Amino acid sequence: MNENICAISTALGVGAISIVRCSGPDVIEIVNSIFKGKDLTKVDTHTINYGHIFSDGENIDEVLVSVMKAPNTFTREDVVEINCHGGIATTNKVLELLIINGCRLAEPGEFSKKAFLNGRIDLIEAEGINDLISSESEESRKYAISRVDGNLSRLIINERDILVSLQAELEVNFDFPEEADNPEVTSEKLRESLTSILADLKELIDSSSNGSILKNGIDVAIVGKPNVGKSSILNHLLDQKKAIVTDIAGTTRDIVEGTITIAGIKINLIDTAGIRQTEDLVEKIGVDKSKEILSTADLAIYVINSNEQIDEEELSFIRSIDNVQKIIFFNKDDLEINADKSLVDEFIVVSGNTVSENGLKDLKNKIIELFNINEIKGKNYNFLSNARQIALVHMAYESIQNAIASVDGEYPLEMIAVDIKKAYDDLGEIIGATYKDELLDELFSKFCLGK
Ligand SMILES: Nc1nc2c(ncn2[C@@H]2O[C@H](COP(=O)(O)OP(=O)(O)OP(=O)(O)O)[C@@H](O)[C@H]2O)c(=O)[nH]1
Ligand SMILES: [Mg+2]
Repeated sequence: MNENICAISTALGVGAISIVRCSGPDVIEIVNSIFKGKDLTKVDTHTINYGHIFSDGENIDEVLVSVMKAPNTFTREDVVEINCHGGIATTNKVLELLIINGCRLAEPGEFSKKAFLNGRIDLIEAEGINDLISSESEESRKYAISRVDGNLSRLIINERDILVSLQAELEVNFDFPEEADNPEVTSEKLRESLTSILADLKELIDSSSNGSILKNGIDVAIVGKPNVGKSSILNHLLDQKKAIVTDIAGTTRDIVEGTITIAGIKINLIDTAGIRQTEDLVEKIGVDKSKEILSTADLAIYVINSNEQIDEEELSFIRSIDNVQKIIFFNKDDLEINADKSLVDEFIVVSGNTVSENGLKDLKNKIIELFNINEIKGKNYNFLSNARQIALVHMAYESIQNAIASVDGEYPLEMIAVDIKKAYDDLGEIIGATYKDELLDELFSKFCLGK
């Protein structure tokens, strides 16, 4: 923990400035030993200092060095950041000099790990930071910064506070049952408190899919028979000629992907091979892939050619898509309409064509409606953000259910207290109040180098 670490914190490539960051007990001395300018060991904390990096009398770069002394830093240790000229050679040279002079190259996420271990951030906030860095849409950014600000953490801490005071009340009653002035823990009171916590946890579990939508976006598979216009729809939504479009059925063989943003949410569009029986080996693999994509997507846009009749086989295929949300898009409505829409009116149906982009706006609005996007954005972003958090809330939920069952069964207070403690610990693991080393290694290794 007390090692001096360093890493390039900016993306390595050609750019005006790069930042090389170091943290640890001796980093000010280490940087000072390669720096010509003010004596960095004597400057005030949180100052930016102009000077040069030198190596064996050779001027390596003209730099600005930020000196931030513990404890008011991200890692709670002394932190020095060298703003050097960008590009690969200079940045690597500065890094190399730091390593020669006593720093160790940081592991991915090690600065954040130090910040966590030194109590600067909790695990939800740490995961929020990582999500913030990889945010690609406005809504995913807002959701991430809300977690960095500690909003979700406060909610979890609040539930834990309630659990710990319940626990304390139970304990005085089973430790000193004879004391008359102990607050009496009645079954009604216990049940009421536990039921309220249970409802809060359920709300967290139920709303976790909103977190996934904000963070990862919505995976949309564009599927249908060959030649109905799937690739044309993809190209129009992307405003780019990404997929090949021809009037030959079976044009798209492999999947073609692209991303758009609707109402600040990332939409991952996946164009697939037209689904039909085929003897062509390559096309057959494509069709299998289409079905696979369909099984993991959040939404299927099933495209029908309005100019052709819907047959029984197609209808049963549409009905068989039941694991994902679906919107049926009647394309080519500029041509004579031969498809009978009433056959599928039990589903969400939109009509349009790619010739004039007619109907594609309706399609976007339907996606917003289907996934309650405006409602999700209106909320406070207090959604669980990954499988780790969801699994732990599930465990806490089960423990509270057990505690309520024990209250109903009039079991001893000690037994109820065990379940309450278990829920308290599970919620604690979410913020990292307790943790296993392997979890930290796993979690922080997914971070960027230099973060
Ligand atoms: N009239 C009309 N033609 C369209 C429309 N959309 C697509 N087409 C034409 O239909 C043909 C097939 O379009 P694609 O987008 O390649 O169809 P696809 O569903 O991707 O086909 P596969 O990749 O073979 O499965 C092309 O000639 C398009 O120009 C439309 O709205 N109106
Ligand atoms: Mg295609």
